[in-house]
Amino acid sequence: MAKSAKKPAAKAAAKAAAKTAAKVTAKAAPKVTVKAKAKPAKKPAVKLSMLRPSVNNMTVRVFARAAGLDPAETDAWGHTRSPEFLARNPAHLTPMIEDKGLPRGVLWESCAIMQYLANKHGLEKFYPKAPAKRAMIDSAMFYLVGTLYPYVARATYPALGFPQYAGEVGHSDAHPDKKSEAQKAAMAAIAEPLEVFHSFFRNGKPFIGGNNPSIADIRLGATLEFLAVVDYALPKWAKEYMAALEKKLGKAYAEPAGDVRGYIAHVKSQPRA
Ligand SMILES: N[C@@H](CCC(=O)N[C@@H](CS)C(=O)NCC(=O)O)C(=O)O
Repeated sequence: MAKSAKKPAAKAAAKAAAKTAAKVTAKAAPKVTVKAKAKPAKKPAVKLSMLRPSVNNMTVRVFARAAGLDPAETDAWGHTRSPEFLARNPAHLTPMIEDKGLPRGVLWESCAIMQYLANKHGLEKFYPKAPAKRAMIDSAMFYLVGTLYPYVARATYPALGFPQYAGEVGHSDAHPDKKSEAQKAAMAAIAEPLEVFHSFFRNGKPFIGGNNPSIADIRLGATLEFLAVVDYALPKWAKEYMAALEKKLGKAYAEPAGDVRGYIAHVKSQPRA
């Protein structure tokens, strides 16, 4: 009697244990998945040669931080034309990354660097894979580098104390009035391409990339930072856009932007020549 009474009790206990084990397993399984998602494998540091006051450099510095790429930065100020730098990068341009996977070991041009890193690490959030969406990001970046940036450079480089390109009035020994005329003409020319970013590329969305900033947005936001040196009156949308970009990217944007803004503040605090 005692034996037979024990059997069903043992069965019940085993059943209960199995139930508990099932519950525990069921509870534990999603926990493991959540943990794996929360801690993705750390991406290797990106070796980046950069100049702090430059918005071309700010672009990659912001992107690397926003993408969690943990850039290992080297300040190249005063070194871009050294024999050692020129041997690696005959264009003497920063930003420049070093990566063993690259055929020549280095890569310059801010947009190409962001495209490469986004491709390499599958960062579709910043650079969509779908051909049509990607084409819009590429178009916005090429339009910026080919059309908007030359105007921004001609309008701001004299005030920033940066050298201008050979063949331009600002680079020549023309009369200061002529240089000033050229600078003002460039400043006036900014409005048209700037509006194209708003009306065409953003097209009612918060960012060129949609609801989230893309690499084209990082390139545009950084570029517009320089305009503060000439007190350019940005349209309301552009001020709101830059604020939204900084809010979305947080410290990743604010830290490199601080270097550019600091340089501009320094330049503006100097007595005019
Ligand atoms: N289009 C290039 C422009 C790069 C560029 O002009 N870099 C300048 C700083 S803003 C530079 O490194 N100059 C140093 C030199 O020419 O020696 C980009 O977007 O990366």
